[in-house]
Amino acid sequence: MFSKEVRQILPVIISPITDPLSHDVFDAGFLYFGQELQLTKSMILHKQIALMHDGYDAIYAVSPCVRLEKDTTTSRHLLEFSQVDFEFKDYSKEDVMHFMEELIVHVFSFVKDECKYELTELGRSLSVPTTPFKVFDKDEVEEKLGIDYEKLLSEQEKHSFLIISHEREFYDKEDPVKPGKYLNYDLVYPEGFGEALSGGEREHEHEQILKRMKRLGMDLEKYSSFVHLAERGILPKTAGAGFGVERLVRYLTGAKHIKDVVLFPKVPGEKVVL
Ligand code: ASN
Repeated sequence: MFSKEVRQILPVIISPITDPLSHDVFDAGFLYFGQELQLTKSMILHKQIALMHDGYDAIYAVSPCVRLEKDTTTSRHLLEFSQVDFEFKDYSKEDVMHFMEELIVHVFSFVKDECKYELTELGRSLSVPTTPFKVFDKDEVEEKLGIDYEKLLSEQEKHSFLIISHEREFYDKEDPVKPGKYLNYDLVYPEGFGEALSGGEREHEHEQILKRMKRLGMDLEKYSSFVHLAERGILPKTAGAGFGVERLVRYLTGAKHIKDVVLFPKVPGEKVVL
């Protein structure tokens, strides 16, 4: 991040607005002097807002996130986790995909060179992928492999790869040339480790944001502070993504369950001890 001049910002932990997510979780909100506040699910909206400021063209935060997951059958979710969440002004989907590929190659090579002893102790052999990564279109792989396409591809592929064009939250930009397709991407680890990261180009135009929110049946009032920035035309055009830190460590170490790579794991459905 430093060599690419991506500026670190401090994370936001509480706010009236956070990522609405595309899957249902238990509410992690609370009242403070009568105001409804939320614990951060992801810093997505704040990343885009941060880039409104002069001198902030590329930013990242190591951002704690809380998601009270309902699915208790997964080995790659924690109720509390961190993302290395980054966002760039005026970047395209392709620019971010390229940045992420370089980041993965850099981190994997570094760990392979610097942590030989630890990798041997763990019985982990790590191979560094070559770029560009394979790219799969979501609709095409879903048609071929069914709804479990991500899991199947992750088990099948030898190196990290990308799946593009999911329909997700309102903030991932709809392709203006192909409506109903989205300018976003998931990066997926091989060997069955599954999703590493998600991100995309962002909606920044007021009309389009309203259209997307209405289509998803969202409470516009709840997001009014964000929508108001778009209405004033000052929300920048950005793109970015966020790596799950624990998922990255899990992949690097080859741990079976994500709880094995954190000091104080909070596992969906299990009693929180510490
Ligand atoms: N960090 C992701 C992004 O930048 C959002 C998420 O975690 N849901 O798109």
